[in-house]
Amino acid sequence: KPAPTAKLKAIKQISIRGIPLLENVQGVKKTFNRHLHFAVVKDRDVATERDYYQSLAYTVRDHLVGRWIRTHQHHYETDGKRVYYLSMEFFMGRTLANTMVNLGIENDVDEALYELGLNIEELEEFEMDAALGNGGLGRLAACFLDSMATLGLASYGYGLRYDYGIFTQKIEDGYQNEYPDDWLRYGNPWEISRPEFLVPVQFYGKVIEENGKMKWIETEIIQAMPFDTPIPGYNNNVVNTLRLWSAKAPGKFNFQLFNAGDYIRAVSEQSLTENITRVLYPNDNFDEGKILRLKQEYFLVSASLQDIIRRFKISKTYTKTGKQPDFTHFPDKAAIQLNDTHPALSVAELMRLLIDEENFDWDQAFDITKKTIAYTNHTLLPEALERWPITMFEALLPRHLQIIKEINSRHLDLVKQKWPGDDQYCERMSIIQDEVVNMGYLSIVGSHAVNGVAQLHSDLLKSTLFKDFYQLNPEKFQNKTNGITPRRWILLCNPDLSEIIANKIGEKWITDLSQLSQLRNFITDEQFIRDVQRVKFENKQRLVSMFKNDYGVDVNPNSMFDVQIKRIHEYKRQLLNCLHIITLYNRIKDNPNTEIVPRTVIFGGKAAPGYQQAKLIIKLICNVGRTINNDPKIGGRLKVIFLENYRVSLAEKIIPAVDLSEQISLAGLEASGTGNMKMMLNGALTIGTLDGANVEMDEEVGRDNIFIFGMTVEDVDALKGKGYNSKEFYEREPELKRVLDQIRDGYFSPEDPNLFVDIIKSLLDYNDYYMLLADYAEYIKAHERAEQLFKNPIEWTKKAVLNIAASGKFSSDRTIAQYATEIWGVTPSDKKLPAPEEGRP
Ligand code: IMP
Ligand code: B1N
Repeated sequence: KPAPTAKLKAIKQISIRGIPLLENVQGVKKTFNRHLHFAVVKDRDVATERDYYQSLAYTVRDHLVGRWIRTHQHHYETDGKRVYYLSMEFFMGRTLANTMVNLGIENDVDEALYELGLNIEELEEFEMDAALGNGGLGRLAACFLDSMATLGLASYGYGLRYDYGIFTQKIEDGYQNEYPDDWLRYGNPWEISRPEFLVPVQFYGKVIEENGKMKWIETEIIQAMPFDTPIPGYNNNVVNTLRLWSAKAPGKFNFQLFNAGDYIRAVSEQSLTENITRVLYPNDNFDEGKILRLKQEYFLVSASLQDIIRRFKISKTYTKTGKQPDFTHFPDKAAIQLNDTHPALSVAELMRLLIDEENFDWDQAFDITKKTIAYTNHTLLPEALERWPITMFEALLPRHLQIIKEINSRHLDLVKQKWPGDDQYCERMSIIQDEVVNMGYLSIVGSHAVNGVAQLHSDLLKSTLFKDFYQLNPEKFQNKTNGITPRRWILLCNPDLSEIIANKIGEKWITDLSQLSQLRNFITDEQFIRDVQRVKFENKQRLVSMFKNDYGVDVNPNSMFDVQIKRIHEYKRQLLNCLHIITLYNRIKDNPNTEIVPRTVIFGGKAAPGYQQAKLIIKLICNVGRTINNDPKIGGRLKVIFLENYRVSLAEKIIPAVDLSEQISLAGLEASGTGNMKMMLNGALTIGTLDGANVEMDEEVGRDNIFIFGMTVEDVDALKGKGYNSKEFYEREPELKRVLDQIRDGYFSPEDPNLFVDIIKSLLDYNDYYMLLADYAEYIKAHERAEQLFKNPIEWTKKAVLNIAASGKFSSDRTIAQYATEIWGVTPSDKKLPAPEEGRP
């Protein structure tokens, strides 16, 4: 038998994880053995660890299904407004532990597996991440699903079931290499296919007019097969659904080939059409503009809207009364939220379905569409904004292009009414410009609400990117500051911290995170501060063993864990962090005996496979690490680690161990950030610019408890206005100059001295687009302040506690409650549904 793990010992006491009852424990053991026998078809002599994981997954799944069926029954009976979250990405991570946490069965299962001689934490490692996302946008969708279920909303996620999620990253010789993420290889116990809800999606073809009606004909059809994943709410017996579509060739073969006797080829070519959902585009904040991506987007939109309309038609109102479905009530029964413009074709598709299939006239159809749809913008970066060439549309979606043109012409009529005689507005605000369709504009025009994802970002949308549209329809524009689910991002990933918090303020904070503010009362409670300090240290020690095992690097658990984990992108400025590291290195080398706070700088994140500059930054970080980590003069005072294959499951291990959280984007460019919130919630202090949600974190926690540095959005504008010249900063600051010269001259790449010249070129010859050099000096000073504070562990930990106490605003429950009341017109509920064993309601 394995020794009970630290986690098991800790959570034994915490009631929120369920007190293990003997009967439950016996039940779990029985079910586990039954699944091993009947589902996995193994006995204990031949079963592998993965087989045990699978039996465990089925055992836990058993606890979901009754609640899942019941929840659907409940939604059908109450027949309220349903919320549909459409997203090209759902970055779910693992499901097993999350399900146990939300169902409150973790301790029963832990105990049962312990009695069976199995180590649950080792089994959990067999689960592949569902990595159907790139970064923040996809993870936000996943957090929202958790909160929508926890708030009892009748909500559905709609997305694509990619065969391959975000690539697996390997770091080889300091370079990123990409490998396919074959996440379905061993099957997926959490999904269930629903072939009975298969829907056809049309592509290509042409449009003809018949008796004054438009008909889209001679299309190619690809079937969309739904796969459902359960989404349990926290402790409320709600289990909602994430429905992901997979492309399936229509059972009919290519008739020409078939009749010509080329049966084998006809069947083989079927599989080509299934490429639509083969792979997730691995770009974050970047639009590649490929036709396959447009096909994916339409596939999601068309399948989902057909499914939503089917559900509307068979809703209780109509099936129980025999009345004909009345689509004027559709907006009272369905709210559709667009996760960025990726599902923006929803506007045109809903119009098409209402006009062509349901025979509505234009005005009524557009009224229904606008009332149903709302749009969230997640970025201001120009290279991320979707603009599809109309030539692509014309071939792939001819009817939709017609509809978009008509939407545009009516929209421009309104623009002319608002600004008579001023053609500039029409030119600027046209949905179609220079032969491309602007999907952001289409989304705004087709929606009743448009929101940004942090206050600063929403303000910038109104004053810059969508300025004209804000003037036309100020009532549409809103802010919904992002949030994260406290279930995964503290309760699950940091059980020991959860426990000591629960010991002080009870358990209500798990579903009302604002209650964490009560922790301020314990700031003078020395024992509590020591407990928080101990938990952080233990979390760091667990990481230290991982660094040793996986990277062969010895790390001092008392060193400051200075962490930047996010996609590698120039605007996020990992390179600025790197400049700081080299500065520290030089200072130690110059003064080998100086007393400095030992520091471990940790990076993690993927670069888009085609983003050369980002990949070179990874190589630079790795090479800097190689130099520093092996320099005996440094003597372990500074370490640099680049973590391989950063993903949701790895984030859960790192975040509880962070001391200092790096959020250093150039002001105005990070729409919100959500990693910042996760680290704050887990007791890290932030070093950051006044960008995205950092602004609100600063407001919540107070300037004394966060390391803010650098230019504000206004400063950036002013400097650009007066003319930024990066070389001035280079010449003016000797330490900075030295660092850049070292990189340029091959100090970190003696085997290839010119390796990093492109990095220096971007900073000096191309004038440093993200203005690292302008923020460098203040960044270094902010780090010095952090270092000063870290020398006093008690004071540091007090500020960490103040950060935890101030993080309540950043729960996705708060975010979703605001979407619910201010955009969707639905009401959150804290009522529990009856548990399955309580009989039918
Ligand atoms: P869904 O398609 O994911 O919503 O799966 C549940 C379906 O079952 C819904 O379309 C419900 O409308 C339907 N449903 C649930 N209970 C009843 C019922 O009592 N009568 C008819 N349909 C029902
Ligand atoms: O969305 C997150 C924000 O917290 C981040 O600040 C923001 O950068 C991120 C095209 C995107 N914006 N845009 C994307 C992702 C994939 C893609 O193909 C754009 N991701 C964000 C949540 O609001």
